[in-house]
Amino acid sequence: MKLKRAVAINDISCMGKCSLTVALPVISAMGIECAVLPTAVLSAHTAFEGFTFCDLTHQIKPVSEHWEKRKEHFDTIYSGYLGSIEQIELVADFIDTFKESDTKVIIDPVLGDGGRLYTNFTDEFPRKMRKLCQKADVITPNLTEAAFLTGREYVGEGYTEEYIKDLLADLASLGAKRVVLTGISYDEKRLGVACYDAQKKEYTYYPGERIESMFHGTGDVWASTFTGAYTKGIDFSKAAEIATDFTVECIKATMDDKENHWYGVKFELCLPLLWEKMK
Ligand code: PXL
Repeated sequence: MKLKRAVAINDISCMGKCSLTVALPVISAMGIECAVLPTAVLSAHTAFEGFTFCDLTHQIKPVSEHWEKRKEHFDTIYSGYLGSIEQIELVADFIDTFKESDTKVIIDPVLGDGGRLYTNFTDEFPRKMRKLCQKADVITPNLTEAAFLTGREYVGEGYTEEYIKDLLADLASLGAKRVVLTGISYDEKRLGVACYDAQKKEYTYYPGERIESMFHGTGDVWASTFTGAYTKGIDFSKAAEIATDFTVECIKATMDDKENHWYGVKFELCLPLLWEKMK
């Protein structure tokens, strides 16, 4: 049997489960090969005070040239946290080189949360990231990233469904074929995802269960699970549902450790669920 293969372009945060330390196990547990193109190595993600940062921008080209010579094929190109402005351009080149007619491109435009950019990112980052979104089949921003990408003011709560539909249309106008806005809530019991298929002009909302706790890395759990499901050929909005339900399970499994929220969620306990679901 031929395995599907995704490549995850993301950082290695050595501590505090997120980015590649989430993408690798989650995508693998879904029965998909996960090649990696590391963008940076950090001692821990940027919410840990005093983190070290080793930029791997200079490695992107040599690694991709080697793969190009070998004519490697990817069913999905999935990009997440990029370590420098130049990397945004390099990822665009990578897509131009490796995107074939059957390759899906998923861009998680990792920029920030809670209305603010992550440490290390300047205002130039969102401007460049906008251009990368043009190349995507699917982009998966949260509300903060949506604000920075569209130039709209950040509205974290109290919005209407009409507002979210407008925001999705603005995001789609960046050029991606489909958009999923994560962390969307229209009532206090539900926290879900709003999906927009720009080709079909179709809006759907999937209301996940809201758990009153915030853990680091859940955006990466969501995007990695979505990537796995979408790579398997599962329909866009169904893949978004699977990713939402799995992320909720991971949060539930971590509720006994709320005070250590920056260490991420205990997705390890939930991987068997994912394997079962994908069988
Ligand atoms: O989860 C997003 C993310 C990925 N990579 C690094 C981060 C963050 C969020 O803080 O710092 C290095």
